[in-house]
Amino acid sequence: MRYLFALLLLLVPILGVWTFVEADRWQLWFPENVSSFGGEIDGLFNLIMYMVAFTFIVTEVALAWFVFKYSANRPGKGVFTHGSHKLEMIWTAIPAVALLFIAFSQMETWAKVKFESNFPKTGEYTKEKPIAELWASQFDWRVRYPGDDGVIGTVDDLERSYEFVVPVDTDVVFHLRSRDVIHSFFVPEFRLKQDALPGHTIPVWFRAEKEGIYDLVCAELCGWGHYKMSGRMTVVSKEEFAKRMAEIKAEWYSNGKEQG
Ligand SMILES: [Cu+2]
Repeated sequence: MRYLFALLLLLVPILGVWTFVEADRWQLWFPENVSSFGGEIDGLFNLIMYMVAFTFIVTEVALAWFVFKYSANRPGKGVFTHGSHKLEMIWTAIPAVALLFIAFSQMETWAKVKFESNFPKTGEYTKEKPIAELWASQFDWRVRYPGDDGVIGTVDDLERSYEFVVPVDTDVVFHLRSRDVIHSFFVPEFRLKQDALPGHTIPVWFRAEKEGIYDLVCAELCGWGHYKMSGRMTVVSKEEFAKRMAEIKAEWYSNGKEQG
């Protein structure tokens, strides 16, 4: 009987590792990365996953071994122990070291993606001169591009809902804002997530390296319609971007009439 229970417990790590390996083939993992810093984010994700996988396997195998070893009939009474100072030191120190290791490993990437002092300064778009403002509200996304004056917040701004068009291979900086509650900008292919806070204007940057249409989703439960708060991130060539901006402008000034 104890063989059976030990084997059943061993099945847990075996099946666990198998699903980890197979998940990639079934495309249950992340979608393809298309941003310049996405590779580093994936590296951090894998680092934590391997640490967790190692701990998982060691503890599960130990569990199966103990079930096998100590389920045998033994004569006499069981002996209870309580409070081992040495053991407590060990199981506090090991996770502390692991957490410090993770904390130091991610610092550089975090600073690169999130610190405003590291934002692109030389390109067409900067923190002071963003490509657009992205407004989150219950339950949609709206993009506000600057008009001909290049300044956001003036009368010639161009506004559109749902789709955020950006050029490929370009450092893009935009301002993230919220009209009501906390939302979160998330484009899985960019490996980029940033909360939108009411009353705050938060600069966000990325560099998309592949043209395509990507899902823009809200990653913060923001109300009953959170599940349908979707948008689209469209990455196009620089020439196409100029064309799309002209279209957006024509549409905005068409007063609802069809464009010829
Ligand atoms: Cu939302």
